Amino acid sequence: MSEPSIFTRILDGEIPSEIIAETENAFAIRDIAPKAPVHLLVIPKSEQYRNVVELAAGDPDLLAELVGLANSLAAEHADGDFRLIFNTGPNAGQTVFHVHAHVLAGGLQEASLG
Ligand code: DGP
Repeated sequence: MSEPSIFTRILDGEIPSEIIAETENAFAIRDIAPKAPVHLLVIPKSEQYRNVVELAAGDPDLLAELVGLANSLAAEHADGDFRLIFNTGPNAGQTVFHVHAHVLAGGLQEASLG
């Protein structure tokens, strides 16, 4: 067995981080190094899936649950608009291989990707 991921350890209370929202299968925390006025992480409770490609193939309903939780949190913590990012693979900046969505919100007009 590999070591539990950092997010599993947070969920289990081994590493302190406030759980700001929780659903049956997912939870959310604040990113430790925020890149936007609101920067949250939405995470499945299970670390079965390492990235969003595996999650989409294996459990699309859980992926939809993550998107729904991100939407609720963006409404609660910002104006409802948000950017959802799944870093996928080390060359895209993924450092934790327990799938998670970055939810960025709060005045992102100046940081448009388009
Ligand atoms: P990624 O690079 O896409 O794998 O995102 C991992 C994110 O996890 C990164 O933005 C920082 C965040 N992170 C890492 N360790 C901790 C921690 O102990 N607490 C919190 N709140 N966030 C963490």
